[in-house]
Amino acid sequence: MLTRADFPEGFLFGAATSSYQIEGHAKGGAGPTHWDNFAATPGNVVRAEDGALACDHYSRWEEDLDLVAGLNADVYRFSTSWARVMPEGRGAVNEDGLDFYDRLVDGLLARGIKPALTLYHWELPSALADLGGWRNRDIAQWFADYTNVIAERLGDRIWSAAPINEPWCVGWLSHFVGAHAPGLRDIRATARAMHHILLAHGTATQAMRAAGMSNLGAVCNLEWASPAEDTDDCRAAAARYDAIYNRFFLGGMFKGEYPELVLEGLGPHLPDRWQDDFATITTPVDWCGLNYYTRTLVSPSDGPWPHYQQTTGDLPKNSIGWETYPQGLHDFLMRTHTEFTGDLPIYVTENGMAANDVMNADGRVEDSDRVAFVSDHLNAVHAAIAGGAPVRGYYLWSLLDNYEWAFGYEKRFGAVHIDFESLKRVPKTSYHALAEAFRK
Ligand code: IFM
Repeated sequence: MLTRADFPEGFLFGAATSSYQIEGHAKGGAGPTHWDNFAATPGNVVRAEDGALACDHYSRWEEDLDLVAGLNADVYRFSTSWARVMPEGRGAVNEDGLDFYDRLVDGLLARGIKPALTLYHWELPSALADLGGWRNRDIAQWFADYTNVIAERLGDRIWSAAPINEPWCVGWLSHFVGAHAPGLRDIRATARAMHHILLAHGTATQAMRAAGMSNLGAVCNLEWASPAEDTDDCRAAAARYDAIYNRFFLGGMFKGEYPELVLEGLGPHLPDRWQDDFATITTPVDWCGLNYYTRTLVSPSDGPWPHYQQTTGDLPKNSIGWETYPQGLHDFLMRTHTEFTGDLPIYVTENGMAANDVMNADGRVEDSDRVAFVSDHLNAVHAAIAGGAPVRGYYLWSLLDNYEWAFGYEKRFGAVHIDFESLKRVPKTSYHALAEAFRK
């Protein structure tokens, strides 16, 4: 595996988590979220599991920060939960929630780790979901208000901040595919949510800038789309998929435009005068984060727009069934640099794999597949840097096994194994390999 010495001076290594996936949302006065509602509805989540206890990071955060330090990570990417800080989404603040994040940030700084904040990693307060959630344009202001509360309390000690994790998941996966909360399958809701997410990205960025925060970014997840066969129809279907998944959000934020291939379907459903919002959506940022996991093969299908279907190829797959395709990370880093962000620093803000990690009789978890996965993707990052992409860091998803959304606790992404009964943390083989590679 490549090590720190192989990367340019100042390249940062890190590990990522998110609030609902690890904290234990039932603790500390957090309000209900749309993920609690989604999980409580039969058929949405494996075994109807939710984030009520998760990894109990809320109580065990010091042990977890020691694990980040032991990994030799420079950066810890975490999120604050809107519903923990403002249980109703607006108005009253839960001081215990703010105190928790205050301790967390100080704990990181005390260990010499840079706090990389995400403001929204999916746990929308239920009270705001009741008002239409991301479909309601007012969310841009609600989100800015919440951002101000965080900025006021933590802004002086945060190293980097991004408003919304993975706009594609918040918009398309949650409102069109229906696989994430709120579980809608509605094209009009999708169009509005996708646009309002970008608007809220802009209002929150402006709020943080006004509060004196710096090093502000945007984090998009990208999935490489290849034609399933070498035909014009498959190429057109893959281009449509690519436009929706990979070009819509970057296009909005960095070019002030949406791809024609997306407007063909979503255009009639966007809110009136949506173009006027690009002034806010393109509010300048200081870096761009890419989350990357896999590729998909696309072919045309009958039926309404976007009339495509997906298959997988014969590459090795993770335990969810996602193909391992490091070339896609290289190609996205190059494309983002040349087509969207120019000289802006790029970070790989998430990359990792789900594996069927089991503990040996002697108490070890030997996840050699994950070691190979990370190694192959670090090679891809290295090649992109050599090709001229200004990539400045790589963060593993994830520090801990955690709540993998609709898959519940079954799919394990962590470098640290969690026994979800005892909550015991056991560093896996990958943790030790990465600690060695990240050694300063
Ligand atoms: O667990 C998720 C995370 O919340 C967002 N990015 C992808 C990860 C793996 O699916």
